[in-house]
Amino acid sequence: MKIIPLFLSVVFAVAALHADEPRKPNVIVIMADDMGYGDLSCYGADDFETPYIDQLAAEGIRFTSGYCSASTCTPTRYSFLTGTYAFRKPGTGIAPPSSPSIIPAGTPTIASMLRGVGYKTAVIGKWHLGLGGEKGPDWNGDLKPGPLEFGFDTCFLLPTTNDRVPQVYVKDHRVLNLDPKDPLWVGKKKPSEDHPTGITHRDTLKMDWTHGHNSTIHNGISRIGFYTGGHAARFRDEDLADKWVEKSVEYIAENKDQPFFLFFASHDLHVPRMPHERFQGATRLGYRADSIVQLDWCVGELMKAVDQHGLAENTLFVFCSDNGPVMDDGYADEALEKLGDHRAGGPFTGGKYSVYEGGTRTPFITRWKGTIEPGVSDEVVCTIDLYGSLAALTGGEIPDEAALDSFDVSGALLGDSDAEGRDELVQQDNGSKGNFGFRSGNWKLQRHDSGKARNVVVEKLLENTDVPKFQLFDLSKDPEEKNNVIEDHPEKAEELKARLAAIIEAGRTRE
Ligand code: NG6
Ligand code: CA
Repeated sequence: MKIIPLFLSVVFAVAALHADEPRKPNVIVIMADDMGYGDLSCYGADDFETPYIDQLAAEGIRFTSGYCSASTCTPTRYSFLTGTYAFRKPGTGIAPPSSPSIIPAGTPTIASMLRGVGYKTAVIGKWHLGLGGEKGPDWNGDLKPGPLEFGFDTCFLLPTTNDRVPQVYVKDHRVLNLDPKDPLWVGKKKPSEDHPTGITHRDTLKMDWTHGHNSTIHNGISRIGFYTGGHAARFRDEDLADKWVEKSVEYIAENKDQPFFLFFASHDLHVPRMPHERFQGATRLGYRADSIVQLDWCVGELMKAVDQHGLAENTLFVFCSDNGPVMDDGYADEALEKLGDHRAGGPFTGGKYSVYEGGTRTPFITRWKGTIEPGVSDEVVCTIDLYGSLAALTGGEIPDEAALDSFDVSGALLGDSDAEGRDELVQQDNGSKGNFGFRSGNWKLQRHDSGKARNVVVEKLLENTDVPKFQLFDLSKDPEEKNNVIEDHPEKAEELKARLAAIIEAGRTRE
């Protein structure tokens, strides 16, 4: 009898020692764009298959309460990189084509933290956080500040989002393949009377627009904003995914001998949905789901590259999304018409632009072969916590004035059975109208200062819905947020209202 406790205490001592030791796996964060909770077969989609992402989930942890912090792209990405809620910083809403860098040079980020503990760091894919100083991007010169000024060693970017101009890659500080004899001009105003646009040349488009997106035409698709020049630098929408996989596979090979952090920021399934020809028609649901299948292929290629170099047991994959689903986001790509029974938000109400659960509760998967015990977790984790969690895991440092809302949920991310995720989380929309979701345990408070909620019903054209300024839901009984119980629980509602206001007021939640 005496031997057993002694033996156990040795085991625990070793385990404790192990837990405190920094671990430095390679980290690959794959962020999908506009992917809803129900958009993968491992999350219940049954109209098409996503075998690679399903494999990632089967070999790792599939979270049922995994979140991004906002229901649009720019604020989620801002919070993921900086660890601070985007609503704290005005100007973090959806970035226009010529936005200056929203993140100032020298800002501590998840990338600078990892670099500080010896990681090589890269971002490959969609950026959409602005580039350049106050005057905006100098497209023909150095695009500074950008990711290289706050923690990334290298980047290979689509500068904005692909429904915005320009369609060029940015490699480190420069537009790639730019011919100085054909300078790139990007602006808000039509550059000349005869400049073809989605309005004047609508009949030539290969995919029509439905709202906005009717300015400069490139590759048969009209966009938000105008540009001229830079022809040698322009890419085809159909080739984006392949190019980013190619660059990522190269990056993994080049950095296989030391820890690396790769932020793979996919553009799938954002509009314009224009997957490579080999994926067009891959599903019966049109280009929206075809883009999901394309992303699944990308994930498979990254997994294969990691396997090829024998890195699977030394690589933490995180799969997540930047916001929930939307159908018609500006182009006539038949997302709605071909939707059938597919529920992009899974069981949840609302999608992109919304603080209903569907706006931010999205697929979230972690895999680290040999370390993570495969399973399903109901713990609350959020993209904003990757900064704090990876710092805890790797021994990285967070300056006191940085990552103001990022928590260490590394135990939950790695599936430790006694580890807990967050007990509360603020969800925001694009940040402009005072719309918040506040999850506290299984309670969910919604606050809509304007009395309007956007994209509540995903399976329809985008619209605003009148809602009470405050609503309270019990997610344990009502994950769909259909039954507002604020009248039955006035004290709980007051408590959560006050707590949300205090979080906003305090300027930080990390102690
Ligand atoms: C909206 C665009 C939408 C999309 C979104 C940003 C219009 C009418 N709508 O303003 O198409 O670009 O911004 O999406 O222009 S996000 O996922 O990058 O946040
Ligand atoms: Ca998005």
